[in-house]
Amino acid sequence: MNVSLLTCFSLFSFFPFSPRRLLFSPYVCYICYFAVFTADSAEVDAAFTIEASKGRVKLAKPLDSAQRNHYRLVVKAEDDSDPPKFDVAEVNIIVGTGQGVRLFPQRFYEVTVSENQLAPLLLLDLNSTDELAHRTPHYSIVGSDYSGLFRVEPDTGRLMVMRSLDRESRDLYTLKVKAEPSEHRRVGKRDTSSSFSSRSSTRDIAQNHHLAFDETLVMVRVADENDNSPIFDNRGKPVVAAVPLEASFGFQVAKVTARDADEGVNSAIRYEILSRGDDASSKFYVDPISGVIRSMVSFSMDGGKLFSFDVKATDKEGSDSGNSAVTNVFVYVLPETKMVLFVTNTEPISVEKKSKEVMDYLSKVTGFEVKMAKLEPHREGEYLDSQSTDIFLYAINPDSNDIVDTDMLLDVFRQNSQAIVENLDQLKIRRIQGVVVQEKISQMGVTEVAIIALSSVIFLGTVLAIALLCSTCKER
Ligand SMILES: [Ca+2]
Ligand SMILES: [Ca+2]
Ligand SMILES: [Ca+2]
Repeated sequence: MNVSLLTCFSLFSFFPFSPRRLLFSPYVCYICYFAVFTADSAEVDAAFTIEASKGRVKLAKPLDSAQRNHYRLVVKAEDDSDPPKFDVAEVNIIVGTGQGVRLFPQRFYEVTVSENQLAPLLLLDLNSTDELAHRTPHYSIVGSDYSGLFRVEPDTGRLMVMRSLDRESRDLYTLKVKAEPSEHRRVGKRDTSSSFSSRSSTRDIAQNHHLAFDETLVMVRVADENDNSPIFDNRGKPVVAAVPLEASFGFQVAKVTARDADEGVNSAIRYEILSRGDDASSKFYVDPISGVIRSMVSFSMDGGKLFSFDVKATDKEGSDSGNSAVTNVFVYVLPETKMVLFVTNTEPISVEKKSKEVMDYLSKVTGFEVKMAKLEPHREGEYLDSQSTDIFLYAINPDSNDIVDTDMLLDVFRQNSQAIVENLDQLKIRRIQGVVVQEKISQMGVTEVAIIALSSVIFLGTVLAIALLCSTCKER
């Protein structure tokens, strides 16, 4: 309920119209108690009083529309039953000058406009009612017009957007438009300086809700168009990964991730491997939603080989009309000689949880892209120690996209061993070493390889070199 220019009114007449009147009607109560409470009660308390028994709201002091032109009172009525029944009513008090009060047909408008539309473009015709003044109103944007992005025609109230909008830059604008009789208009006070870099928040909107009697709020929502293509996180660079010799069906090789700046289905990406009818594209499978690439076959006879294929990301859930991007994937099948083994005194489950953090740290220290080929409980001869972990690592040279030679990788680890052991102290690194596999494996049949791979002893068969014995780590 909006009340203008009243100095005193009774709330008895308000409550019967409350949506909750069935709960409680003051008419049927012998005694009612009223209280005023609002979010900014101090200021309202000073301006209004309410008679507890009659519900009459009175002015406590003169109001100044220049200081504040809108008060919102929430009034509660309560009876004397136990527990008390109550109801609340909201009272909006608009302070006007008594001349030329002009109200827009609506206090609030919401307009949706697609991004990338040709401009200038008519958003809304704000032709207001002019019930009291009967004079031609003058329309203006008060507050920000977003550096001239919006304009209201002073005589017609037509609200225009002057430039094409980009939803990815900003998806919501709030404007306050004022209509006033021409002769009351104060000249030239329009703030066009503000430019908003961030996306609008609900607080932004709330601030604009303090509307004068001759103002209306317009929210302009920018609807999305599919004007962005997916972009792979690795940008122009290929994705390089490696699989150990004993990797078999379902082994996770790599994960590709692409992002799309649009929203909803326009950013819903699906991945696929582009079929080229060759070896590489048929040996791997990508999960369309997660982008996880897995092997479809085993690689026991492919040690040292390099497979290359393309993964395509398409928005609109992979639809033919979607935008897409392609990235190149290289998968090396590691000959075991190219691995570095970290033996740690930490159980595998704990190492796995920290693995990303650990790889990030080792990559930072070495300047290579250090990756984990596999992780398993530590073996010492025939003895399996489930409280310790063997972490098999390899690295990619980011400049050449080649697998880094084991000796070179060990050398870099050696130079930084002190820092590595200290920074990864939660792993309790016992030793770092290079591992090699017996040469004859590559000449064996698939069955024999499978047996050896299952036994997992191959790594301990021949230790290339114990490159580091970490001085700060305790040998068990
Ligand atoms: Ca855009
Ligand atoms: Ca868009
Ligand atoms: Ca898109």
